[in-house]
Parts: sequence; C-alpha cells; structure tokens
Amino acid sequence: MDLMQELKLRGIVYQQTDEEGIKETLSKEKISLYCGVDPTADSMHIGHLLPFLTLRRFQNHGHTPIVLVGGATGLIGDPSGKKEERQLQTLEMVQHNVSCLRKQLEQIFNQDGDNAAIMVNNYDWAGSMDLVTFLRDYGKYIGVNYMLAKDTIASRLDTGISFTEFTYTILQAMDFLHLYKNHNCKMQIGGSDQWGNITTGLELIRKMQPEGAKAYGLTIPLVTKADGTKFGKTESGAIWLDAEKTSPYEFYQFWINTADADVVKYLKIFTFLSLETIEELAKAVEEEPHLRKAQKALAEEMTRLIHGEAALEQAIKISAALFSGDIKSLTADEIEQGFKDVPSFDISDAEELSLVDLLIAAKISPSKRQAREDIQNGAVSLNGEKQTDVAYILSSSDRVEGKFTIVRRGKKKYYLIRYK
Ligand code: 485
Repeated sequence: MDLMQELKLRGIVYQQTDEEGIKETLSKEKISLYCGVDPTADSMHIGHLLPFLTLRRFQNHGHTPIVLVGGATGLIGDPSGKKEERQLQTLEMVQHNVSCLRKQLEQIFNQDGDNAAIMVNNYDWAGSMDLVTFLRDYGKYIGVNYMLAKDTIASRLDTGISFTEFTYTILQAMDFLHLYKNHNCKMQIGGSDQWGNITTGLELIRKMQPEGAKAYGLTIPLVTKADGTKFGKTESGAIWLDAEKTSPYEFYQFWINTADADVVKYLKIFTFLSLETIEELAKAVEEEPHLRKAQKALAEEMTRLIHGEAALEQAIKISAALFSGDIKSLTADEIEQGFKDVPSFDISDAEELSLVDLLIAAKISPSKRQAREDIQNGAVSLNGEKQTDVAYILSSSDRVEGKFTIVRRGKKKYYLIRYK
C-alpha cells in the first residue's frame, strides 16, 4: 500500500491541492516537505501532534521532514481560526518558546540517516528582512483581493483585523518559498485551518519561480469527538506534551479515558500501529469493551512516544496501584503524579498528630465522633493500609519518603497530606 493510500485509510487526509500530482510525485521520488508551528507557548499540546505525526509518517517512508518553528511568525500572530486580534508576545518570550518547542519536536523525528529531520526557524530569514525588500520582493506578488478572499481573513473583516495579522499569510508564504528554494521542499502540511496560508505559499512559488515549478499542499482534519465536545481539553485544561505541565500519568490517563466511539479512529490517526493490529483492537472494542484493550494500546503508544518507556511503565504502575488501592509500592514522585487532583492538606513538619485530629484538620471527616466511627469501622486507611486504632498517632513511618501520607476514606475517596 502506498503512503497516500494509507493516510486516506487512516482518515488523515482532509484537502490536497493536487491529488494526482501528489500521488505521482510521491511514486517517483523521495521529497522534502514541511510543517510549521508558532511558539505561542513554552510547550505544544496534543492538538499540535497530528500534523507532526503525519510528517513523521512521511519520514518513515523515506521522505525528509522539515520542521519549522516560527520565531518570526510567532512575533506576528496567525489570524487563522481566531475571532480576535492576538496579543503581541515579547521577543524574549518567543525565543524562549522556540527553544522549548524545538526540543519537543526533535523527539518526534528521526535525527539520523539520509533523511534526518531538518529543524529550521523562520526568524533566520524573515527576522531581519527590511521593509522595502519585503514590499518589493514579496508583497508585490500577492494581490489584496486574493488575500481578502481567504476564509481566515474574510471572517475577520466584520470584527476587525490589523494590518499586521493581515500580512501574516505572506510571511508563511515566504517560508514555503524559502524552503522550496533552499531545501527543494515540495509540500507543506498542516491542520485544516492552514489551508489559506499553504495556498498563499503555492501562489508565491508559482509567481516567483520559473514556469513548471511544482509544489503541493495537504491538510489534515480537525480531530473530533463522537460526543461533540472539544478534543484535547479536560476539566484541568489542555493536555500538554511537557511532563511538568501534564504528568506522564495524566497523559496516559487522558488516552485511557477515550470513548469506545473514538478509540479506533484515534489509533488510526495517532499511532504507528499497523492497520491489521488496529483491526484486531477494533474487534476487541466490539466483543469485549470492558477490557479496554484498544484504549490501553492507544495510551501505551502515545505515552511511550512522547515520554519514553520508563515514564510509561511508571504511569501503568500508578494506574494499577490506584485501581487496586495498593499504593504502598509507590514512590513520592509517583504519588505526586497520581494524586495531583485529589484534595490535599499541608501540615507543618513539627506537628505530632493523632489520626482523629488529622481527619478533622484535613476535612476528611466532618466531626470527631464521625472520625472515630470511620476509624473503628475500618473505613480509613493510611498509604493503602487500614488503620482501626482510634488512638493512633502518626509517625514518620506513615510518610512516603518523608513527604506524603495518602489517606483513604471509604472505597474511593483519597486525600493527600503534605509535610512542609
Ligand atoms: O511557515 C510557517 C510558519 C508558521 C506556521 C506554519 C508554517 C504556524 C501556523 N501558521 C500556525 O499558526 N499553526 C498553529 C500553531 O502554531 O499553533 C497550529 C495549526 C494546526 C496545526 C498545528 O499548528 O492551527 O492546524 O497545523 C501544527
């Protein structure tokens, strides 16, 4: 099966500028192609992943990926898909974000061999271009009428758009032309909101390059959820690729919680598992959904890809411990990941505390009477072990690595006690 057929079967293709041309070119040669991202934050989130994973599929087929971080475009702000004008970021902020994103992107691609990933930053060619050059050598080739007809610009004409954001699409077009000339880059890919910017690039190449110059664009559909809610958002916000913002355990849990109605689609678009393997997992969703085999495969593939094998093992370990209630085996670091969202209570290190007082202070039990009852009934456990002594005084042996105690009341209510 050729790459484009596979991408289609996986549901990764939304629009192509020239389907026949792309098919023919890919059947004849190994190409260079690119995808860009703007450094609007110091981490990408899973909403950014799909185009880059698609670029990686091209790399797996022998093509050369060019990964662009927009040190220049990030200073301007893409109006695509935005209802309002963006707030400008400082140069320092953008440069910091560039280096963060670059590290994340390097991990996704193969950095060795003939078709090693090429990492670029458009600040290197656009950052110090003078205004007169911009207007004479680039602006002259892109009609204002042509720009006004773009969805992303037309949709902002009512609410307003600055000249700065209006110009953005020309900057991205200059990138495509630059990469075409310097790296023989023949294709740009991106999410469906990038169609306008990608085609402006093709327009610039068509006008500025000799006749017969060929380049292509491909967009990838927006990831949707069967229940109509937005993909990639949870109650606690976006799912980031940075382990400091979203721990590997949370990341793993996000994918584990995928609905049956979405999981096969996600396996196809996000993982490198073969379509045959995915077919088997689809059968498992039909026949034994309670086992959640497909969700586990998805969560494993994604966590391994972004955080590596060790973090994956840890996420599985934390998940199992939380599921069984057997949390004795967890380290302080694992507890921090696994219990991030449970109510927590800080206690000063010096205090010597009875279990009853702790239950009251941390608002785990509503009254002393209730606290005693809870303990006597065997409803209270410390670090996974039942404690039925109403006179129990906490000691250092109740602390995991001197830092935490996990209290459980009833079957599922967990509380994190932190020693300061
Ligand atoms: O030459 C380029 C310069 C900048 C860009 C691309 C090529 C970035 C692009 N304009 C953009 O804004 N991308 C978004 C971003 O940076 O967050 C998102 C897209 C999404 C997908 C993702 O980047 O909204 O569809 O392409 C990778």
